[in-house]
Amino acid sequence: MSDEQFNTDIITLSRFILTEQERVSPAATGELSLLLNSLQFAFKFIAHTIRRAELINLVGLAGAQNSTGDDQKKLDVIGDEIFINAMKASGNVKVLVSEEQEDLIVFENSNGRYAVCNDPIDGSSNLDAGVSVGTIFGIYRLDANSSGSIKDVLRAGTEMVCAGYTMYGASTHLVLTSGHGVNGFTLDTQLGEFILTQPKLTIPHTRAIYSVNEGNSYYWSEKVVQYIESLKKPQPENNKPYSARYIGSMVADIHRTLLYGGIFGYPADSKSKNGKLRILYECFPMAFLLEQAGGMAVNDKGERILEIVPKAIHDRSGIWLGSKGEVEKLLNFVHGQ
Ligand code: AHM
Ligand code: MG
Repeated sequence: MSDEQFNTDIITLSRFILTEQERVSPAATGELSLLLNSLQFAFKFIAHTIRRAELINLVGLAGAQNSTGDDQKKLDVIGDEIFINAMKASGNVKVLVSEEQEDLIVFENSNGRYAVCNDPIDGSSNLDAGVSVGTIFGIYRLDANSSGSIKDVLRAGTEMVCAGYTMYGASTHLVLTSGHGVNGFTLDTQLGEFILTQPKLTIPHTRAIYSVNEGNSYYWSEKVVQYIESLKKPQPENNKPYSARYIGSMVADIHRTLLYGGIFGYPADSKSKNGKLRILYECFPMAFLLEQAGGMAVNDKGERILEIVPKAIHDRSGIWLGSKGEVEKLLNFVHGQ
């Protein structure tokens, strides 16, 4: 067997993190590396639980609503518990924001210097059909003088030190950035390790795919309706219309957009005036990843998502993100930029 067929020198996530730390910041304390280690445990635990959900009576509703009024699934609650416990146990986290928790959590007994914002199971309306869902996270370093407060997370997205998502699909994929490009890992369930499978991911500059919930078009602005209509007509470059792809799990829709290119949008509309997707744990991490991969992420006004400063932990925003050429086309159409 040639080396190409069987690699005996695989790069695990733990190895990757340590090597990156030495390469990028040799003076680092290693706290972020330890935190990433705790994160990967949470992802493995959630992946394992989702795979067995139907067998262990974890499908369906938990019977409550979360902070933003969504019906919680049993797995939303379990995923949230797994995540909170892993972050508490890590000792490196002081502040935690979760989609499933109304208030900010401050771990009083922790000396950790990081704040983590997360959506433990995003796209959970897809869970019972076995469709891909994911965990999204963004990480900030606390200010030197902070003892852990809401100010540590009500910051511009440009201040994130690390972000990513894990997609629980046919395989479990972890896609990560710490501001030096984007790398993709696949969970080898036999080894129990995330393996570097997609180093230095970049998003194609253009691709004729749009991803949006068109069922909302009645509520959209006239400009957004016209823009999407324009994509359905044969395009000047190849005389073909765009393809539509929409899964309804942001992680899965963004994963496809990152790999294939295209544009994903969830605009604000007359029904959801501030949009649907939450800034801290949906828009920011995805915008950071796509920018690091060479793409773009803007709000409905055409402003860069990462420069927004949220006023509350569950604030929402309209969002458009994907291939640079596709987002520029949108900006040109809608804002004449
Ligand atoms: P959730 O966090 O409650 O799962 O909601 C977020 C999800 C995203 O994953 C997805 O992009 C969007 O909501 C889909 O919304 P819709 O069903 O309105 O198209
Ligand atoms: Mg979500």
